Amino acid sequence: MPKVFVALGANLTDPKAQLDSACRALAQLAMPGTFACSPYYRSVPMGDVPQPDYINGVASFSTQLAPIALLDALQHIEQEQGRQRLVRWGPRTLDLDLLLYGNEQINTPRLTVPHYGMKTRSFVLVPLSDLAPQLILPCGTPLAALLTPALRAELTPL
Ligand code: A4P
Ligand code: MG
Repeated sequence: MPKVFVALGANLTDPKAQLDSACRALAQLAMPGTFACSPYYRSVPMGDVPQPDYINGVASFSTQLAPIALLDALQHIEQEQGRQRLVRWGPRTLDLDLLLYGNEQINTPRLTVPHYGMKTRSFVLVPLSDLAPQLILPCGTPLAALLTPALRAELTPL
């Protein structure tokens, strides 16, 4: 059964509570005993849209859901938590991105895995490394090779 990694991000309406609530919902998708969540971090918004700082984390679990069914479930959780997205890279109550689905590489109109931004984003790489420091990405790159001290310095532990 595949192990999956999901990035969590929020910067509106009590972001820490949004992540806590998202973790409870994600745990319902997990095979018993497999759910884990990283520590949370405060991060400066990526992109040019003026908006509050984000709280970010990463969750991992094993699931019986196929990739698109998992994406549907993630989007359902976003909607349940009042997700509104007015502009790309703009503020949001909750963003759930599927980072990794086992070792699979998926390219469909609705789903690209590994997530396109994961190799350069400190707010993904650092919490991912908290959960799986020895991880090798599907492209063969060790996660540790991507994690520079400069990237670590971009985040504040919550
Ligand atoms: N989609 C394709 N692949 C995936 C995947 N692996 N996981 C499609 C999730 N969705 C995937 O997503 C748009 C569409 O991408 C979905 O309908 C799905 O079919 P979205 O979440 O509605 O759009 P978005 O999140 O506004 O856009 P995008 O490009 O996904 O933005 P990102 O990359 O998620 O960035 N700054 C900080 N510090 N922390 C953040 O977390 N997040 C963003 C959003 C901007 N700045 C940030 C942060
Ligand atoms: Mg997204």
